[in-house]
Amino acid sequence: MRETKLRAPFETSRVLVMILAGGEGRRLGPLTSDRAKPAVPFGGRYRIIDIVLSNFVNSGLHKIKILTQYKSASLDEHIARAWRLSPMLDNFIETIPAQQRTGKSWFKGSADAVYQTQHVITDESPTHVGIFGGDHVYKMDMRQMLDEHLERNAEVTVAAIPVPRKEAREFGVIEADANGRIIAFHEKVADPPPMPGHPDLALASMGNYIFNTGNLLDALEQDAKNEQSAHDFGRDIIPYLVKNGKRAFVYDFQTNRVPGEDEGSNAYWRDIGTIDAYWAAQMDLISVQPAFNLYNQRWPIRTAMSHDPPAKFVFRDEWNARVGIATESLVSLGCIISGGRIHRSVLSNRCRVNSFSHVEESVLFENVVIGRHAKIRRAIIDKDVEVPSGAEIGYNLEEDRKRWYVSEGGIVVIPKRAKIG
Ligand code: ADQ
Ligand code: ADP
Repeated sequence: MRETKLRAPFETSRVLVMILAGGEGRRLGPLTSDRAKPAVPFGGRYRIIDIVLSNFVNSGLHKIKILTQYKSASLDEHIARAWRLSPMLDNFIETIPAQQRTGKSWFKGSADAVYQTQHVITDESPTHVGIFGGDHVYKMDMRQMLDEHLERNAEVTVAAIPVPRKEAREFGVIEADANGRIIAFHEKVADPPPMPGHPDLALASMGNYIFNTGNLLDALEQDAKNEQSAHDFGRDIIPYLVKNGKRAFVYDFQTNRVPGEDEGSNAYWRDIGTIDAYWAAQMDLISVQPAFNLYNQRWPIRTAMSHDPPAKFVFRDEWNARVGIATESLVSLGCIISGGRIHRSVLSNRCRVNSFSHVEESVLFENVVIGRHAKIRRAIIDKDVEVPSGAEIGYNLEEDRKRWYVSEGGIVVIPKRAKIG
């Protein structure tokens, strides 16, 4: 007979998750000029934060507060509409605006955001608090990180992934012993230490943490008194805990296994900081074997319900190329592809692509209209934009640069409701 080990079930209901969704996302240019980075559309139907929230909901963690600050109106609206949980159970997914309770400044660091809202922690009295970023693209079964935190009797656990050492100055870099205990933490330093045996790699913090509640509250209290502090988790809180000999451990993200995924895709994690990274992540979605697969039914990415009708493709007269067609693309609900051609592109709801037009390697947000004979290449077009007949975008970057934001990698960004032509 097979032996069954029964472990006392861990009460996931005693874990409170706080999602940091207040950063400016300045390097996303026009896309974040009036919305927070976690509210930026992604993958046609979703907002970036849907991916993070799906990880928690799929992991059975349903007590979530989202700390907002910068231009949060569209994020608040999306969370209230898409993520309202049944009041039957004591679960919640809600935003908390910055309170300005501890001073006049709005733009203090991430630790200050949690300090200001610590009444939520005391009210809920969780055993553990997860502090996670709201703008990363990855899949993770959060229970596995919690399990490891408990097994090691850790006081704080930091999720981490190896990155090329030359890119590591943008991250917090961890030095750990053979048991995974963190011995030093270097936040965004010029010359980060390599991983032992891998001179070209560094172990980067993903900015995702699990704390024992008492340790978190103590550290926040000490940090608030420290006038030298930037009140930031990476710069201040984690180094403080490590220096004070707390049991800080690293969680190796690459060991995480999401149901229904093969091993390769479990190493994918992106903090989408720039237009080029954002565009590349969408091009991954449309590739034949994407690193981030939206079609895994055992790990659904959830978002708001939509009443839009199915996408419609209108095939016109084959002889003069009025063919409504999309290849290697994601086309969302409510789109009408009426005699235009789409290739390697992502379309959000209610776009219309008219006859003789071409759209290639582009991302269209909601309600974008592409006029007849227009040609669009390597562009991101924000919502409610009408591209007039015959317009060209992405074919002459010198010209495009005169009017629009063009990224280092040559991606043209047309802002929301822009008038073209
Ligand atoms: P960064 O993301 O650069 O590095 P930070 O600017 O503190 O660090 O932002 C962390 C998260 O908190 C972001 O999601 C941001 O939007 C949010 N945030 C910042 N200030 C906030 C505020 N006042 N209110 C609400 N939310 C706020 C961090 C870590 C690094 C790690 C990288 C991984 O500090 O150690 O390597 O994440 O991407
Ligand atoms: P998104 O482009 O992210 O979908 P919307 O245009 O739908 O955002 O706006 C969603 C919410 O944000 C609305 O409540 C809207 O009033 C608010 N909003 C949008 N832009 C601004 C702005 N510049 N200033 C204040 N509120 C705004």
